[in-house]
Amino acid sequence: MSNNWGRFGADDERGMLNLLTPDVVLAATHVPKTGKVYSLALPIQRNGVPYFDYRGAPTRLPLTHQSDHGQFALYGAADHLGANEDVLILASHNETHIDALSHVFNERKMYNGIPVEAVSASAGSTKLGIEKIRWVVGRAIMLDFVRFLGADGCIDKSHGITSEELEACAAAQGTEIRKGDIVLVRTGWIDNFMAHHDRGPADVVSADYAQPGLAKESAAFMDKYDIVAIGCDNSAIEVLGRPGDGFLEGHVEFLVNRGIHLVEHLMLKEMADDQCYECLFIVAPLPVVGAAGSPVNPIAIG
Ligand code: UVW
Repeated sequence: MSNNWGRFGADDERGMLNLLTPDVVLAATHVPKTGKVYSLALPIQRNGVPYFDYRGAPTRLPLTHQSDHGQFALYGAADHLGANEDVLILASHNETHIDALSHVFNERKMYNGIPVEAVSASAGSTKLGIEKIRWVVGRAIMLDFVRFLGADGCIDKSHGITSEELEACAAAQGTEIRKGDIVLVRTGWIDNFMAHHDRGPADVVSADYAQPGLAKESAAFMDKYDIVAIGCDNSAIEVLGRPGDGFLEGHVEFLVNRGIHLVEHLMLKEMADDQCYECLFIVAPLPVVGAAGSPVNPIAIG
């Protein structure tokens, strides 16, 4: 088993993001060719978006609106002047989100051998929390497996993408893979989900949560190219619900063993339609101290 524990120092909490040096970031700013900007996030709303049952639907509650002029009168506002505000209640791992390195543990250890006791209910993640990320900026390649496999919307739900297939897809697209890249993988799962779950609250990913994604063996590809972060249009990067796979095995390989950050529920169809396979990729979590993940709106510039 390969792992990156100790590679960036015994106290490291940023994992492969350490490779995003100013030189690497500067080089990535020269990648865009068209200047077209893609927002890769799902809309944050109660219906028509996927979430696991126990996480609950994202909720926006009104805090103030036009009926609250009394509130603003306290600050000297006239009747015709006010403000609309909301309270947001969001599970950290719904929506389009990024996992902190504290998200998953194996054998009671997280990335870099940090013990699970570093996370508690009241303090949250005292190590490896989402606020340690701050930003991810680099060159990303997008590998479109819907096109590569000639799938009708979504690739087979039990398909675990291997290292060889990642290489083959890149070659078929004519996409050069460079050391230190971010890899975005399109399976078609989210587009398929969105097309069939737009009429109400039946959007829980629980009864049949099988989803295509990366096989844990694709960790060899991540090692070969020093992949810094992985994004996918499914719920957990890895193939889910395939007989024979263990719980969160892909997360253990990528996040725990290697310190590779994971961005899930990406919307990649617009890039795919444009055959945009290389971009400047920018994503930043909300710096919620101690959180194990955060909703994000990743940006790709083609
Ligand atoms: C799971 O933990 C299943 O997924 P995620 O990484 O999206 O939270």
